[in-house]
Amino acid sequence: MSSILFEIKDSIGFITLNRPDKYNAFNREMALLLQDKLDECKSKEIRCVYLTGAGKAFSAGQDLAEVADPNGPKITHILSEHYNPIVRKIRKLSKPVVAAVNGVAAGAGANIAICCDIVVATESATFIQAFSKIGLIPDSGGTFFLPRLIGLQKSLALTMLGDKVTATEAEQMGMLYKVFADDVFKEQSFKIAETLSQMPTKALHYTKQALNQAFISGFEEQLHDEELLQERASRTQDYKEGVLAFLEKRKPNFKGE
Ligand code: T3D
Repeated sequence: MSSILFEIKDSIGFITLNRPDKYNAFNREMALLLQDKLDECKSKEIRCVYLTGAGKAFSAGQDLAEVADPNGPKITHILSEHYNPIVRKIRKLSKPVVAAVNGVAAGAGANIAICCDIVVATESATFIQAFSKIGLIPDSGGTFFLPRLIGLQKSLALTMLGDKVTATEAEQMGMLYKVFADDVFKEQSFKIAETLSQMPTKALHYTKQALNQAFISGFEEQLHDEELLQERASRTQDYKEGVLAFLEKRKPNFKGE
């Protein structure tokens, strides 16, 4: 059985981290396969990506048995070849990536989840910045995204103490978008992906670009980029369709073009 499951259905790329016995901990094979699947999601037929975990966990982060193995990958390679490319690919993908956090998300697993565009979690999921517990610092973009999402003080506390937070606490802190009750989580999280897959894909891409840049650019630069990106959005077929559908009082039929 592959450590990553991948399926394309109704314009959605479904990626499932699939090492359930190991709580979907990342080994080299799974990290590289995830990168391949994220690359496959560049295909035009995919308009939204849905990332989740098989079994009880979203992901427990780095497979600690692999790092303890003297023949296993070295830590510098783990970051530069495994996690950083994953985070870059998610942030740069020209379509929304939904993280559907179905269970515990720890270490790199937590930070890969929170770097996604829309993060939703099942009520019983938990988030742990587990790094300090084993003598490491947060990685996989965690030191970039976490303080921007929840602020410096809470980021320092969570990463230093390694405390486990519930999905509801994480939502209240601003770490994620929504929490769904366990019995409706799958249905509700699919619904978000389904909605996104029928929206004006290019406008969503430009929105992602603009908001990505907002993390690092100043006010004037941001206004300038809005001008450029809005002009690009206004040249899409979906913009024409959106305006026409409004005037004709009907539901728009966006094609992602
Ligand atoms: O050198 C580097 O490490 C560089 C990379 C850094 C990136 C990182 O992600 S560092 C952080 C690594 N992750 C962790 O430290 C988390 C370790 N896991 C846990 O703390 C706990 O397992 C959880 C809090 C995630 C879940 O706890 P619990 O009690 O619900 O489950 P469990 O019994 O501990 O785990 C279930 C199984 O998954 C178990 O297998 P077994 O004993 O039933 O055969 C456990 O060994 C396995 N598992 C969980 N996490 C990992 C793991 N196996 C390998 N690596 C793991 N990270």
